[in-house]
Amino acid sequence: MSPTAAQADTGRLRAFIQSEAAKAGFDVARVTHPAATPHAPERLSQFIEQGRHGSMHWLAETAQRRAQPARLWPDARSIIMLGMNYGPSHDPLSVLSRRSAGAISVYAQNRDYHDVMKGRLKLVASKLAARTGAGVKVFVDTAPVMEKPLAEAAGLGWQGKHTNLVSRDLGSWLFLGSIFTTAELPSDEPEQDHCGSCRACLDVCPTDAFPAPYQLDARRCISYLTIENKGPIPREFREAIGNRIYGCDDCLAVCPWNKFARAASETKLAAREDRRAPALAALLELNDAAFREMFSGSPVKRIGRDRFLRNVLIAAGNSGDAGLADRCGQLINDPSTLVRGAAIWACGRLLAPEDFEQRHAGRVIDPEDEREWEWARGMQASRRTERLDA
Ligand code: B12
Ligand code: SF4
Ligand code: SF4
Repeated sequence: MSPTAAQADTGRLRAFIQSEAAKAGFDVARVTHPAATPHAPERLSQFIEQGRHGSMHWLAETAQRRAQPARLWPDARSIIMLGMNYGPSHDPLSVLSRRSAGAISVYAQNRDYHDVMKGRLKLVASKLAARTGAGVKVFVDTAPVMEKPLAEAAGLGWQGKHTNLVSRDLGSWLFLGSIFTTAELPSDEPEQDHCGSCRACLDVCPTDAFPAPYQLDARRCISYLTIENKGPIPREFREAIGNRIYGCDDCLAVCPWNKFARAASETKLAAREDRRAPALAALLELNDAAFREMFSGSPVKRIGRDRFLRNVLIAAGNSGDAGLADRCGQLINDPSTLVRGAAIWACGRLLAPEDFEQRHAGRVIDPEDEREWEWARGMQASRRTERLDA
């Protein structure tokens, strides 16, 4: 084939991929190659050496393959990175001032994006395979792939100072997925950094999770603390979590590039009305079966009832809503240590010292809960001192 004919062929293939991606509901699809992220191995290993992955041991265990796509699939020649917009149609931060309601992050206000995207990626990949005869594999956080640096290399956007990918066309609200293929496709141009002197995302973070621009300490991030972390939420972060009961959107939502964002057109990803500000009182009543039913098909289901109730109780403790104290008090007897611990803390926050004393003095304490009782009593003691000082 002459060089011009080859170019025309490549152009047609690129147009074909983009058209199939758009038909499958993707908002953007661009190409890069397995060696396009040379800084990733060093940056990932620094992140892990500093312990910033917390209890996400799978990040450390898979680090070599994760940072080097060629190790994941040596035959891959090209990587198509695809993005799906999940922009909210409302201000995602307005719920934060409604203290008796819970804030579920936008990405979890409807169906699990893994389920929605995987089938669509397979559709595009199978069309590519049928047309070219090339091998294909699809991933949406289903294998060790560093999706953000690859997406930046493909030109979908750039990794902002909050470390997530920001698109000039869609702002912060973009899920990522990839198709690895043995086909040799010409790479698109990477995107440049457009953060400039802005630091809105760094300054808004309630738990100070950015040790430096472009770096996150996951152990301090509310998304990690409420979703990935399986144990009690460390005490130092409990107040700052406010009413965020699943993930956090603050750093994404304040990005000025969201002026170009638009609401998700994929209805399975569009935020559901009833997930925007669910009443804490109702969530505190959930038993295992009711939790599963309520969050069937949602990413929230992944953390299970006990971890979810732990989060809801922290929000209840921060609500200032004394009407929640009775239910929190009942949950002090829950079979789950995680739930009991958060319930003790919530009662310590919600009840006035005399009520706390009256309800809980003389209680036989489960040794597993001792530390939480100590903290609750400490809170109560400092309240009494505050009163005396006032
Ligand atoms: C682990 C993980 C988390 C962890 C850790 C997040 C993190 N930033 O590492 C936790 C649980 C905290 C998390 C939270 C969230 N996550 Co998450 N998460 C992932 C996952 C599985 C891996 C990310 C990873 O590799 N981290 C390791 C670190 C080292 O990599 P990195 O963030 O790319 O780090 C780069 C920078 O630090 C940079 N860097 C370091 N030093 C320097 C210095 C300079 C000068 C520069 C320029 C750069 C630089 O280089 C590193 C390598 O590129 C990806 C899916 C995937 N397979 O990629 C989803 C993913 C990143 N998450 C996603 C989402 C939506 C979220 C949340 C918004 C969810 C929520 N609302 O609660 C939050 C956002 C929090 C935040 N500010 O990052 C989306 C992001 C989409 C996008 N547009 O970017 C992804 C891609 C999932 C998906 N398929 O769509 N997540
Ligand atoms: S998601 Fe929330 S807690 Fe995590 S880095 Fe962003 S603002 Fe901070
Ligand atoms: S808020 Fe500002 S610094 Fe943060 S990602 Fe957006 S443009 Fe960059």
